[in-house]
Amino acid sequence: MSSKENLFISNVSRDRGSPHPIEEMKLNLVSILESYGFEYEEGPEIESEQNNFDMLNIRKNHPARQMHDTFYVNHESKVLRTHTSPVQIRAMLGKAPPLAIVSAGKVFRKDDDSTHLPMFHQVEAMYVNKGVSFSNLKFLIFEIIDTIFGSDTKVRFRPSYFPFTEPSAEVDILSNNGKWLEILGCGIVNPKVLENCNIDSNEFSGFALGMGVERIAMLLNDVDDIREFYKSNLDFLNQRK
Ligand code: 2NM
Repeated sequence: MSSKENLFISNVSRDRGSPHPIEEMKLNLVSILESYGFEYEEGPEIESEQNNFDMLNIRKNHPARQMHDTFYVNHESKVLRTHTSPVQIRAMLGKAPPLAIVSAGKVFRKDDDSTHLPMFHQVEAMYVNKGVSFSNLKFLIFEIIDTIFGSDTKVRFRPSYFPFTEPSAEVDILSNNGKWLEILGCGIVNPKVLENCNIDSNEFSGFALGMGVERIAMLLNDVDDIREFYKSNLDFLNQRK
């Protein structure tokens, strides 16, 4: 075979590249939420402490705010956002309810082991309107789980705590080996958070949920070390389930 034929027929189409599996998972999760009417919003990765913590009812002495958990930028009351929730804060400050927002992107925490990285991705959804209830939240979560993991998936809600939601829950799915695995956190938006954003909590209520994209990709693909996603090993990255 001549080198010309070789160039056009054998390798070029295979080496053109494709989305990183985490980017692909993130886009799939955002698409699911968009199909229920949530609108995609973005925000800055460098955030004010105000939007990342105070507005979300995370008090000044909360452990998450400590230097060894959060990346502070130039000691100027700026942080690398530790979650995508400040995107929801900006949405509530910018527009009156009803609001249905999906946010997604990179978040940063001082963590580094087989299940945690200093940079990972989150997808969050928030719905604020008159009469929003925990049942509305459960419906959406069952729909998301049916879509990703199949409609026969066993689901468990466990009571939990977040400063920005009350009540709060963590959601587990039953894996093939009989273990319950956490896939997301959620709750009813704390009325204090609505009030911080000038939303009347007697008139409106909301729900919110947050997922770790790497975590869901790990569960779906039987990956047990999160660091595999960021080693640029193409044999690993080209695998899909
Ligand atoms: C989670 C879990 C529970 C959340 C809350 C909000 C806001 F801005 F509405 F208060 N946004 N996201 C939330 C609630 C996020 O992630 C595990």
